[in-house]
Amino acid sequence: MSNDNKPVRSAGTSAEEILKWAGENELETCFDRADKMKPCPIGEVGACCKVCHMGPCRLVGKNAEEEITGVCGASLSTVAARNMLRMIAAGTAAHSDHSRDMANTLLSVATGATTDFQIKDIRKLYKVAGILEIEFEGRPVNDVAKDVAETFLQDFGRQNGELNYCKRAPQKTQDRWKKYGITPRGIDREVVETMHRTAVGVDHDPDHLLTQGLRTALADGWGGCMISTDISDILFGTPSPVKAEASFGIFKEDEVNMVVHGHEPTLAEAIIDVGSSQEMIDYAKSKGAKGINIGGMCCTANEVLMRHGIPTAGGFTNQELGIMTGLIDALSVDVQCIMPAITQLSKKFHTKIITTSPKAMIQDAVHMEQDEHNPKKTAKEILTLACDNFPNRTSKGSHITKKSTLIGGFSDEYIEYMQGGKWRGSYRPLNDAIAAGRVRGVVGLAGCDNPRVPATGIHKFLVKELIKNDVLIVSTGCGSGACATAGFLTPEMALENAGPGLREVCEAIGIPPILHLGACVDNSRILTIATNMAKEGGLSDEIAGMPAVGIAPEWMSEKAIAIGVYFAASGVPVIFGGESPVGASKEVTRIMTEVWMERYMGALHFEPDPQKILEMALNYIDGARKALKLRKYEPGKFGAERVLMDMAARRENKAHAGVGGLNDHES
Ligand code: NFS
Repeated sequence: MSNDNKPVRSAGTSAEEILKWAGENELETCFDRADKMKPCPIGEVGACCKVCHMGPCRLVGKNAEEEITGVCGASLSTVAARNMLRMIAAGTAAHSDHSRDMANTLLSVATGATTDFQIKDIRKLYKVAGILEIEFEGRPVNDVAKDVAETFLQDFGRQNGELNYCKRAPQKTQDRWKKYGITPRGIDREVVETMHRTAVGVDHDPDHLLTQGLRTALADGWGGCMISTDISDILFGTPSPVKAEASFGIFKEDEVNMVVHGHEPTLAEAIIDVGSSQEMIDYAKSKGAKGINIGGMCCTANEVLMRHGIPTAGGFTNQELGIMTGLIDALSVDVQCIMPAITQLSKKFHTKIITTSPKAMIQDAVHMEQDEHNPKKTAKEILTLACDNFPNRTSKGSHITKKSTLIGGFSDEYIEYMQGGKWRGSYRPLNDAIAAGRVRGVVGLAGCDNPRVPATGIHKFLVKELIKNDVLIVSTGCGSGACATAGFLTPEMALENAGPGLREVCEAIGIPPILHLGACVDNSRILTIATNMAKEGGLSDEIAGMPAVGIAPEWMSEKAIAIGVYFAASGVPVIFGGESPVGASKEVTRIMTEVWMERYMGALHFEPDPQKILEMALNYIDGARKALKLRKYEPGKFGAERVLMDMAARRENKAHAGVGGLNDHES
């Protein structure tokens, strides 16, 4: 149990308070379980093989790599590479199965099988149709949407050829993929082939295995993730900056607190819609509440925060703590990153846990399966249950009131728009700011928060140091959650903490130095941003070689591994925190760093020391600047560059163009 004698395991101040309360009340959390459950030292470093039942084989001991094999003769490098591949396959499957559901929802909306949603962003639909070479001019919107959905659905089961979105990448990036044979075919095909090749007695060459890992991961990034992002934008709107709140103080004492948790935006959108209806609010009032307050957790939170400014209670390690506030009347979950521990914990409070996906049930949860054609019907049932449960609230709970404000909602489309408006939008100002040394480089900060480290603490350390060093941050997933709950996603953060160059850029455009791009599937937005920067010119003409690095300092999910590998395959050096899950094999480590760097100019490193992560990231950025012959970065000294549009100019421009700007969603 957490108590005063033990170091507190979360770096969030509100989280710490709740953990203290939990300790006093003898309640267990993932932090306590992480203390009790030490990782298996063999599995932790990838030296355990359990792909057949002659084992599990443990490839340990001095010179294990050279001398020890499994019963079949598999070497440590084979075993470690296979372990890596299965993580990539699982992560890819998770993102992409979510993405498939999004494509099916788009198809249902287009054919009229679902009338609960409409195509919200026709502009984005047309943009996507254009990329897919689907005729859209003069055609009914739903016909275009149907073609788009069906074209995307083909990408899952495609047997030959390549994924549609490969062609979105810069030509040179595509050429590299072709040269080394990692252009992905169908998403499902890559996942299945990876599972096949890692079965006992199939593919044993670590480099050959890892090459398939790269191809599978690319199917995730440029397939599963990117398709999901684009369809969510088409159906629910492309995000633009929006104000919201974060942390445990988002829950209200006098309203029904309905929390959406998991990863899919679909049912959450319906809950938001139905929850704001007068009928539902009146029902809440009939139960003694003043209204309905909807909040989110993990990536479902990110989806609805980006589009509606729905407040977030934060990321992965906050889910149990949220229940411990005693204020959540209903917590509906869909898929991924849902701790099964929450159902047992909820029994000690009045909170109802509701599972909603046909793919995911948890013992002791209430199962209210989402009606795929009538999501609003399910939403109404869930909200009714939440309202009915409001009178059961007791005074038990930590009742934290602290919260912070944030600005989120930075889509790649908005980032382009903010650099010149609807008609003159481009990536030129950002590229110029990087070339001039005002912005030293860009870091994509992503991935989970983790109870094995001071949760959210490494994210916070890194973003503070990076922005001090004039590095612009784009963030997603629980990395964004960590920054949001810490109050870091505000323009003021730049004034107080950013280096002089980055501060100027942020002040000129009126943006925070950390841009919240959305959920983990929205890491695809970073691929699009990098592509736009390459196409704009002045830096690298492919994604590889950009002064850009990916960091997932507290990762724990297989999905994070898939993301890290698709960035490496796309040409970005990536640094993960913690011990390497394949660290037992020097050969696999060498391939993922040196060999991948040589071929793709991307790499996947694992580094437990946060200070070293920082140094590696800055070294990569400075090395890329040097190779591109950009001005040497010196704090406070810049070369000439064009002037970024300031807020006044953009407002003016917006007034002419009629495009959503910073204030459109502010409440
Ligand atoms: Ni990403 Fe989002 Fe969070 Fe990790 Fe889980 S919620 S998909 S996997 S824990 S960042």
